[in-house]
Amino acid sequence: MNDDFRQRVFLPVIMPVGAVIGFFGFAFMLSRILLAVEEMASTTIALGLAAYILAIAAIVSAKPRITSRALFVGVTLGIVAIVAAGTIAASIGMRELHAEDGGEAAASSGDQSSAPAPTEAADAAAPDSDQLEFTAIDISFDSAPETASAGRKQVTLVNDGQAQHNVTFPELDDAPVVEADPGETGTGQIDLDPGTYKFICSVPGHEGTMNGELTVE
Ligand SMILES: [Cu+2]
Repeated sequence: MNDDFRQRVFLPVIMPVGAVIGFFGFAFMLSRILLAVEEMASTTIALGLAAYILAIAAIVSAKPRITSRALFVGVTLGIVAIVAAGTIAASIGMRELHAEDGGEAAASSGDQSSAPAPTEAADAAAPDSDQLEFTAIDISFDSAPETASAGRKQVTLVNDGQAQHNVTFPELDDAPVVEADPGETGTGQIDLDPGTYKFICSVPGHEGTMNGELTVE
């Protein structure tokens, strides 16, 4: 490389572009690694990488006369290791994603061919069930039964939200039938006569978006 080329092209253009590509490539590969491996392993890798960077900085500051060639080799080895691990991690991660896509595609095509029968069976079975299952998120019922048969019911509330939720039938009782803390599942019981009942979550501020009707036949 002659000096003219170095001054006009290499330093002003190639170095910044190379640095930007290197930086984003490094960040992308590192994110692939940390996402692909287990939680514990990714913490270990991140700590190891931080220790490696600190070690290089410590060596450089302890030996100011270290050759730039030695520093270059050390940094390059580290980056090559990260990029190689990232490439492997990315290919593993993509295989997993593709496997899931294939599974969903197969499942949905299976649903299409056999859809009518299970749907009818589910509709017919639901009102006779002794189970009523509600799922709460912040702040709505993600799923709730619309119909039920009369009689004693086991009521389950799956709380997938970050706030406490409950299921209350205010026309029957002001006290909740079932309550559930965040991430928990609560169970309760209720005796239902035929009719249409409003249900809500009675946690203050929730009723506006957490309400529905249950028809008991
Ligand atoms: Cu609620």
